[in-house]
Amino acid sequence: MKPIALLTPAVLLLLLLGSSPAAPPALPLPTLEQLAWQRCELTMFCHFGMNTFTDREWGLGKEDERLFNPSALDARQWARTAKQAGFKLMILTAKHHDGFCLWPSKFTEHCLKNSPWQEGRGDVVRQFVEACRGEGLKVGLYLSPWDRNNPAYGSDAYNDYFVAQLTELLTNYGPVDEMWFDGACGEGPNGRKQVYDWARYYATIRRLAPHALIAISGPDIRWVGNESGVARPNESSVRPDGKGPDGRPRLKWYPAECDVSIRPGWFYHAREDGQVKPLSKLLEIYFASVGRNSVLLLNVPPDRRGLFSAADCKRLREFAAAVRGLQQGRVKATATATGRALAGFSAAEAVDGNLDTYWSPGPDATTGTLELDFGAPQAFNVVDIQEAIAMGERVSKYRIDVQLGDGWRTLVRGTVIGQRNLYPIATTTARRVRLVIEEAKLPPCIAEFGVRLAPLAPPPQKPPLAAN
Ligand code: FUL
Repeated sequence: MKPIALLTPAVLLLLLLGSSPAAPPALPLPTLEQLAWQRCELTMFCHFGMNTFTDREWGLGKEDERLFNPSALDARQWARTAKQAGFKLMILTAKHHDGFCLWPSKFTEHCLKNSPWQEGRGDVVRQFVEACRGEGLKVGLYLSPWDRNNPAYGSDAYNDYFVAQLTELLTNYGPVDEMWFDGACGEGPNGRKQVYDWARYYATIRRLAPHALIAISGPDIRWVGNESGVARPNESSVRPDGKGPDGRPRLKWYPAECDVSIRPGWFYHAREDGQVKPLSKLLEIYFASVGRNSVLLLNVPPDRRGLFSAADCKRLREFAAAVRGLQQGRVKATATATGRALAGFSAAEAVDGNLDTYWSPGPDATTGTLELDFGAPQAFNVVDIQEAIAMGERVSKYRIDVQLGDGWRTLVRGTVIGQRNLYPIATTTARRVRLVIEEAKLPPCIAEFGVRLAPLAPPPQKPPLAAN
């Protein structure tokens, strides 16, 4: 048994040089930070700021600082709620497009220093990071490059301002696990479009927060391309990355994040209290994001009190119960497989509930079958499969079959597996299922394979059973 969490770059090098019995990694690979982030699965966004008090989605930047005045702000309530709902990381909008800062910045007056909240001595970012750490959550910060308040916006001097703010945040509030930048860009008071000095921003982050992942307008985490929380079927973390010095296309590890709000807007609006997404929608999103090799970033906006609203908390509790039901609904199985697995990489490793171990059919096999036997017919409505992504994405074509009567029927077909593929299927009762790997770049490494009976699951999206 080889725990892949121990695959430090040095061990990876040994593997590459062939001095370990495991199959070589399929490049590119995730960094340890990307791997830990992908395993989070559920992350939470908190859009909170001036817009919460002006009832807008995009502020103009001219808002009076005195409007910011939450009556009962408690970031511990946000963190506790997130933790109880199974979320592992939380991102706060430290500054949105209006430029208002939720910490007492030395570099602008447009921040909570000039608000009546806690007589101008409060610090939401501080409360937020401490609350997250208190609950064992990772910490993320959203810092909008687009700034409709700063007079230097539209000139080089704005880049100095932005770097000064990044430095302030990463020095006084670290360690930060994720920095989130969207790409919005406008014109400054001088009528010029701002040219962002991304290279300088990234260098500042790497220097001050070497373990922070830079998301969206950044090199480490990719925007999935919509704000509905939906990834593509067969979403891959391996993406083109220009050309190498030899002119050949390069690839990089660039996993997808699916952002979506629990309400129609990103910020809290009382008029949307009746429009919190129903549980069925949240589950659909969960399967279309976490279940498609992506991380879900679900926005829950604190209200004018500075608390998550009762309606949002209730929905999160229901969501958490449904996800827990899915997790607990795993059907116990014994596994057997084709191929000549090396010691420590047998079929049993794919049903041990441990993502750090995996089944691999042998050093030369790029196809293989992993069969599960439940001992007796069992009902299930979800198929769940996870690759050992520390070894790279390896499988490129697979199917999952169920044994019905004398024959095998195909339940689902896929290409990339990656961190996790979840398929809702029509409730099926059978004693055996199998994962058939039809093509792989290198010997497959399957961390987990199983079926579940979830009390609540979205309607099946796949074509019905087909003979194979
Ligand atoms: C977008 C912003 O313009 C929205 O206001 C929101 O913050 C969303 C997450 O990113 O680009």
